[in-house]
Amino acid sequence: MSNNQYFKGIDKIKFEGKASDNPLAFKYYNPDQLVAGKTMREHFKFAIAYWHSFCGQGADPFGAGTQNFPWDSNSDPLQAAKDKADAAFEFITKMGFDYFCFHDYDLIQEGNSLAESEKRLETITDYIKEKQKESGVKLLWGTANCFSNPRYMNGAATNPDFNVVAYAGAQVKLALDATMKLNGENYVFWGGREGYISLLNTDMGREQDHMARFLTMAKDYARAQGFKGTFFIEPKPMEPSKHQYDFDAATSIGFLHKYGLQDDFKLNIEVNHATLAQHTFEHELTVAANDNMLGSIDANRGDYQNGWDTDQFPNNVEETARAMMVFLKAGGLQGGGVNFDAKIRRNSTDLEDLFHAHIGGADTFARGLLVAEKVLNDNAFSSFIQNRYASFNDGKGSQFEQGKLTLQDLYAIASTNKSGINAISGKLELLENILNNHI
Ligand code: XUL
Ligand code: CO
Repeated sequence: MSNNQYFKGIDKIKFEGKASDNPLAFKYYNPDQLVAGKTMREHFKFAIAYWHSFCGQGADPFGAGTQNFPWDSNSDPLQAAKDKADAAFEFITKMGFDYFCFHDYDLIQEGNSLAESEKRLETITDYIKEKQKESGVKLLWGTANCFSNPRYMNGAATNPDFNVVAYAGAQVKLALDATMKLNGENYVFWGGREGYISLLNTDMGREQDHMARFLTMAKDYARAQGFKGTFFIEPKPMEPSKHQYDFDAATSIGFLHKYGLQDDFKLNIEVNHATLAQHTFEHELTVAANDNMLGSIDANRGDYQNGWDTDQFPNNVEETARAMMVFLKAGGLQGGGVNFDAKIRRNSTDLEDLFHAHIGGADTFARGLLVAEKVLNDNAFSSFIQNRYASFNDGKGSQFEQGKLTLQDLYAIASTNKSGINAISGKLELLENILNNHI
């Protein structure tokens, strides 16, 4: 077990500031810098996504993997898993991040039976627990991959065959066990196959009842084992399902309330899932925050010219600054952090590309946070929205908000209004200029 095996010649990434021309240094992410009362490290809780950074090899539907990384060479699944863990912990430590996130079978290849998979998970989590002790790296969340194996082609918790639902339950139990063993702070459900292709063969209502039952059982099991963390639902509208049940933040919140799960479950909002749902990232964050459901963030970005889940690393400062305004106003995340659910491009084949990607992502978030703080502290900006609703602050407007008016009252007010309705500018161009001036 060596701490300097895979990324030779790259030292710990440090903050050197904007003027630095060192490509292997942070320009904006300064972990100990205070912003709005907390350090950047505390605000973000940056996490590495085990699957993209250490399991993905650049394959796409048209071609095989291009990234032949050295931790992938061993044909023995256990040794391969240990090599991957060595690489992952070396990388996370060199990045100076505090967290990682995993799917069960990112850690080690799934076995040929449930019993074999369980044994493999036990062995690799023993190994990873040791690596956590040595490095101090923590687990932001764990999850189960209930979408890749062909057994889940018709869904996992929502599969029309109870035997598959039971198998998924067994898998989630083991993933929860692994998460708790590694002191995971949260647990995620992303329902990639929980949806349908056609209503010609699907009882949607029954499938959604099954999903709620399944989530309730998982929550009850973990709570009974003493798990104190938060469960997150990660909304996404489609891909791989044609229609995914957790379509977006609003849909997922409605679902959680319908089934009484809103206290244990919050949302994990992913940038590219928001854009796939034809929303903006800031929209999804706002929907979640308004309902006290903003739990965690999967950081990435989509492609502006197509609608796929391209999972590129974040680099859009304006998009991130707008999101960070929501983030700061909401008082941060409930239990979660910022997980880079992003992958380097297929033709980024150097080991150092992984560093450039994460450095850029962290700097983009740091920059976004700094901009957001300045914008929110700019009186010209912050007073604007307040003033825009001033007609509700007293008089009839205030009575309306308090539920003291009827529809007939509105009729009477409108009928006796002598001053008419005046155009009040929304001043959007001005606000856009203020935002840009702070970037
Ligand atoms: C898929 C996705 C997943 C979840 C975890 O689009 O985002 O990686 O984050 O299963
Ligand atoms: Co994600």
